[in-house]
Amino acid sequence: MEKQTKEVIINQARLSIIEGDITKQSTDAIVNAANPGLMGGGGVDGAIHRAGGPAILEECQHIVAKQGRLPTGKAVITTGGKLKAKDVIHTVGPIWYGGTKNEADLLTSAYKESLKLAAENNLVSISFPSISTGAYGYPQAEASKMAVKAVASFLREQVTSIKEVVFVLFDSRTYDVYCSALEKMMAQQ
Ligand code: AR6
Repeated sequence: MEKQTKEVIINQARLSIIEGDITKQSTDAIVNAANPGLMGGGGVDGAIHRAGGPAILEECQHIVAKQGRLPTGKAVITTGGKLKAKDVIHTVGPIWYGGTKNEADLLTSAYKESLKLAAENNLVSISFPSISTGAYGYPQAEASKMAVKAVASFLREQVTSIKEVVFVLFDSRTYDVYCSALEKMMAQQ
């Protein structure tokens, strides 16, 4: 059974955490934890391409042909194809090297660049998976702290079109870790 939604309001926008499958979300955009080649892969990337159909890959191919591979911490936008979400924002989180390769800043950048792109496209709502904590091996406790902090600081710094940000966590353990990161961050205000 899905756990209850956890939510806070920051600067007129709602930040919430749910347990679920991001491919089923009906926010304006969902974010893909992609790799620099943008040709699909395993994990959430594979699930998004499977559910959204070939139109997403086609646009990814055009993007890479035009601007090359997507650097870590950057983001691009494509159609959502057959998904409920109109758009997919593809970002590349850092691979975890024990914290020695600027991973925290790169992860923060992946979240903030995705939000910036959503705002530039006048989107109102956006869903994020837990970027980098699967195949890329970023420890969940550290990643969740950076993730909630990055989103909260983006929302605090400016009022944009974005009124709803949802973390969609695939399993109950990840959901609990993100809820506790959000609680801790809010308690420190
Ligand atoms: N909905 C929400 N979250 C999901 C879903 C889903 N349908 N499926 C998996 N997750 P990962 P990364 C969670 O490995 O670590 C790919 O091959 C999953 O449980 O997808 O950033 C790319 O092509 C985990 O918590 O992304 C890259 O090569 C989280 O999504 C590489 O993996 C992220 O796990 C990126 O690795």
